[in-house]
Amino acid sequence: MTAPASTGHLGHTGPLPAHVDVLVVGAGFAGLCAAIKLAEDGRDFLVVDKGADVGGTWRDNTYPGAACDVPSQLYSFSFAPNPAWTRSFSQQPEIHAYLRSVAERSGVLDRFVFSSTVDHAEWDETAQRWAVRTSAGDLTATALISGAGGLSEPKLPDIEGIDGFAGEIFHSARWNHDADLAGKRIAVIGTGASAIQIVPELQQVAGHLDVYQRTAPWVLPRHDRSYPAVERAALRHVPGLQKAYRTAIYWGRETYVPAFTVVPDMAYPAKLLAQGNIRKGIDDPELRRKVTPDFKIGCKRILISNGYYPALAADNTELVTDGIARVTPTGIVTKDGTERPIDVLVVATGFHTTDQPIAHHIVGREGRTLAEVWAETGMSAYKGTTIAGFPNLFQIVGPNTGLGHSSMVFVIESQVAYIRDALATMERNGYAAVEPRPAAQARWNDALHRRMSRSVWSTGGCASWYLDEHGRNTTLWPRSTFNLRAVLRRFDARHYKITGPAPAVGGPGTTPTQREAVTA
Ligand code: N01
Repeated sequence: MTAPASTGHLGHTGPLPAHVDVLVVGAGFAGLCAAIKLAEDGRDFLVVDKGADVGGTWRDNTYPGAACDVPSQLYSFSFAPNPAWTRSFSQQPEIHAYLRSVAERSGVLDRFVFSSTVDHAEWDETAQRWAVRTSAGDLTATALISGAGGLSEPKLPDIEGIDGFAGEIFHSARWNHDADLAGKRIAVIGTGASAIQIVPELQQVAGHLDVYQRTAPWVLPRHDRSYPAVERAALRHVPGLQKAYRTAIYWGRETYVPAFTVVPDMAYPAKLLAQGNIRKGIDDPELRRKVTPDFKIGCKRILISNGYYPALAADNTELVTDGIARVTPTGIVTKDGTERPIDVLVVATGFHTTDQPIAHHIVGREGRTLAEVWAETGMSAYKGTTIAGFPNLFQIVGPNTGLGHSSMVFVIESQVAYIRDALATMERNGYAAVEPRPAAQARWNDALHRRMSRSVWSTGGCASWYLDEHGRNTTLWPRSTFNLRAVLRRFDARHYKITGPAPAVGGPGTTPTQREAVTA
C-alpha cells in the first residue's frame, strides 16, 4: 500500500486577476471538463481547487483497492478516449493518471489555482457579477460554475467517544498511508462502496479485522478482467473499436433504468445473482444470514465485488452486526456490552451528499446562502444545473443528476454542454445575468419527484444517502441518461429571468433592467 505520487503540476502562478468571466470551483472530472470546453470556446476563466492536483474524488480516495464500478471505456471523457486502459474496471491510480494526462494534454493547467479554497461567493446585484473571496485572493466573476462534487467532504460518524480513540483513526477518503497495518487489530465502520473495496485488502494484512455493519448491502459479482496486449493493440489501432465498446457498455447499462425507476421487481435476476454471490463466498449459514439485505435490490447503491464475502468469511475477520454503543481509547463497545480492542479504526461512513458544503459559501441575490435556501426546500435546482435566486450560477453534478447505474462523466458532459450554450446565449444577446424562473424550477422538480415516487430508491424499504433528512431523493436522476442529455442539449432562455447588459465596470451603479422573458 503505497502513497500516491506527488504532482509535478504548477498550475496558475502569481496573483489572481481582479476579474474573470468564469470561475470554476473544483478540479475533478467536472471542473476539468468545464475548463477544457471553456478553453475551446476561447473564454476567460480560472479553476480553483483545494487540492494540489486535478482529480477530485479520484485524487482524494487513495485507499487500498479503490477502483471504479463503471467500466472505464464509459467512465472517461468522450472527447479523450484512452486506448491504454489496462483492465475493464480501472483502479484509482489509473483513473487519476488519466485525468492528469488529459489535463496536461489540454494545455489548460495554467488556469488552475491549486491548494486554494473558495471561501465566499456573493452575488453583487449592482455589478451583476459574483464577488469571490478565495484563500489565494479576491476576484469577481461574471459566472460561477461549481464542480465541487457530492462526494468530496467526508462524513464522520457521530459516535460517543470516537474523538478520544487513542490509536490510528482515519476516513476512507483520507487514507493514512503511513499507518502501519501489518498484523494489527483493525476495525472498519461501514459496509458501503468504499468499505467493500477496503475490507478484502485489509483482511490480507491485518492480524484481526472487525467489520461493523449497520445495513447489509447487495453485492453482485465483479466481472473485471485485464485487457490482454492483443486486445489493447486492437483498441488502439482498429478504427471505431473503442467507440463500439463504449456504446455497448452505455446501452447495456441503460437497460437497468426501468428496474430502478418504474418496476423494481424487474431486478429479480440481479437479486438471484447477488444471492449466488453470497453462497459462493460464504459457507457459514449464520454469516450468510447476516449479510443478506432485507430491502429490495437497487434501493441502496448496488455494489460489485468478488473478494468481499470471502474476506468476511476468513478466519481473521469478524462481521459485527450489533450496533456500536461507543468508542473507547482502545476499542469499540457494541450495544450488547462487548468490547473489541483495536489498534486502527477505519471510518468508511461516506460523504456529505445532501448537505453539500459548498452551498454554505455561496450567497445569492437575496442575501441568503444556498445552504439556507436548501434547508427550506431541500436540495433542488432547474435541470440539476441552475437555481432560482442565484444568477449566473451553474452547478455540475447538481441536485438530482446522480446515477446509480452508469457513468457520471456522461452527465458531466451533458451539463457542461448546457452551460456552454447558456454562456454563448448570454454573450450573443448581451444578457448580464440569467436565473431560472421559480415557476419553471418548481415545475421541473414536481415532475421529477412524481416520477421518483415509483422508484426503488423510494419504495425499496431502505434508508440511503440518496435521501435527505426529509426522505426526499435529492441526488438521483429518475430517468434514462439519454433523456437527461436531451433536456440539457439547449439552453432554454424562455424559462429564465433575463437581466439586461451589466453597467460598465467602474460606471455609475445603476440598477439593471429586468427584461421579462418570453414566458413564465
Ligand atoms: O459511503 P456510503 P461510501 N455507524 O455512504 C455506514 C461512491 N463510491 O464511501 O448503510 C455505523 O455508501 C453506512 O451504513 P448504512 C458511490 O457513489 C464509488 O462507501 O447507512 N455505520 C454505510 O454502510 C458510493 O455510493 C465507488 O446503515 C455507519 C457506510 O457507512 C459513494 O461513493 C467506490 C454510520 C457508508 O456508505 C459513497 O460510498 C467508493 C454509523 N454512525 C465510493 N454512518 C466505486 O466506484 C454510516 N455508516 C466502486
